Amino acid sequence: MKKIIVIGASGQIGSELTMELRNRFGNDNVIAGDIKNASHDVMNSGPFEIIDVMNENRLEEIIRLHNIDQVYLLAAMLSGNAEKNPKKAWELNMKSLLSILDMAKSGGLLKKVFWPSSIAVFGPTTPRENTPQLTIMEPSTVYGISKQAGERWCEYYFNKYGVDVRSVRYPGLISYKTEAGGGTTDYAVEIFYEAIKSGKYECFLKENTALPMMFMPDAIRGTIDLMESDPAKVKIRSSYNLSGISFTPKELAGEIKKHIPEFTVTYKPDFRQQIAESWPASIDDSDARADWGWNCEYNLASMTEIMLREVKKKLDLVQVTL
Ligand code: AKB
Repeated sequence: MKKIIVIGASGQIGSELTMELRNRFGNDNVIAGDIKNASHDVMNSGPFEIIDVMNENRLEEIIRLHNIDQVYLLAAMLSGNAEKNPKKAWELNMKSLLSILDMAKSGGLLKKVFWPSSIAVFGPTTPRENTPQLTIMEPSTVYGISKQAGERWCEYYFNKYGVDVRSVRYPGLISYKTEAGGGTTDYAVEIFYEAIKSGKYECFLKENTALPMMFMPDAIRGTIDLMESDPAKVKIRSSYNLSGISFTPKELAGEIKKHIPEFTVTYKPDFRQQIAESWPASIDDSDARADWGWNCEYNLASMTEIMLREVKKKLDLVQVTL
């Protein structure tokens, strides 16, 4: 039986990925790790370790202690936060990846690595519509630069040392279990909380800024499907384009209004507008579809319906417990 560690298990992706991996492979076979405690579900359903990814010795110690052979390395600083602290973002995003790739290369326990890239690898000179897998990549954010460099390192370690590293370029991820933190696409999560709490939302992007997004269940399924694919099918070892749903803030607000007619949105773009404008509006993911059978299930309507229902449940619960 494989032994897996999720590093970044208290984050937006990690909290849900950990639970799904535990469902599939057994609670004791999936170790959750993060610099801070994770959700109640993650903390109480299986092993948890406090890990600072900048501490390579501690990382190695945990991997040996639990006989880990697969890593999902999710710890990273996202686009918005990274612009406020570029050097720290670069250090965190690169050092953690290189430490793990080195551990996987040295013939030790680690056999497989998942590392997330992002649509942030693209930049203002990239074709914005239906952005191809292979195209111009001149990212203008430090987060994007770190993800692009990371992709190059992944491919390099695969070609040179045979490290079985796999990656997808996540679009903005929408979820209700753990809130997003520090990204440019976060508005698409915040808007649901504000729609339910106050019936109004001030959006930090302009109303017509289209971005690629994805509902978390699709992202989790895609991630695990890629990791479980036959290695021969994983032909791209930098990172795969993955497409979900593309929409603008105005279109999302319109969809929410179908459920909450009195909902209003105002627009006050901040520094993240420029980041959003440098990213694709939609993504061509035909390679992922052809190579390992990727397929997106949720659309704007089905995602919105579930988000409103689940965020409402969550907020009602907070009120009851107060
Ligand atoms: C961000 O907005 O920084 C992330 C991403 C698209 O990678 N959600």
